[in-house]
Amino acid sequence: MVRIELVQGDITDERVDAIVNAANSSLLGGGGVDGAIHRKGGPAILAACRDLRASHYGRGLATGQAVATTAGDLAAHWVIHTVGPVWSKDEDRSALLASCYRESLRAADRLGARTIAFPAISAGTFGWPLDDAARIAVQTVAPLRAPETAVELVRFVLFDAAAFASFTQAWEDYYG
Ligand code: AR6
Repeated sequence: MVRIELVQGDITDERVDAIVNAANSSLLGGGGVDGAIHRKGGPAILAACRDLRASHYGRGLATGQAVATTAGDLAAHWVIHTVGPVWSKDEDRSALLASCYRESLRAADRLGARTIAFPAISAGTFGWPLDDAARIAVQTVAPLRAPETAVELVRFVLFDAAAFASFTQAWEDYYG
């Protein structure tokens, strides 16, 4: 089974094989965790993203998909960029948010990564209610086990106390 850990902190400090970036379809950076990763990881990440845009994603990376680059100067080996759905009160986009977690793990498997850290995808600029974002994240990752993924550790790195509390509740609801 995949081991799940919840911590409050800054994902750019994580010493795992791969950290996940809550990117946008341009892959060319932004605010929030995306901005923090590019700032601390340095220009190699943006250069790799530009190459990917030119070679494979001329129209951008689709929502729910994931793609990996170098992690530049970060302690992690790779950054896996995924594009979360923007929250909508009219349309249920949960499947796309779940896809971000699944596709990121598939990208990790292609790299041979065994440890991976996720932020709360879509729960910032993209406006997803925290409790719901946390429930989808935990319910998507927790049931996975080999051979669906060879990843051994998934660490959710929550930036603030509110996000940490929501993920803790989702974890307790799932396992309790
Ligand atoms: N470490 C961990 N989590 C963080 C960090 C960090 N250093 N910084 C912010 N968070 P967001 P989204 C949390 O807005 O909602 C960007 O501009 C944050 O508190 O980063 O998927 C992209 O380019 C929140 O809980 O991502 C896109 O355009 C969570 O990360 C758009 O925002 C996600 O917030 C993506 O929006």
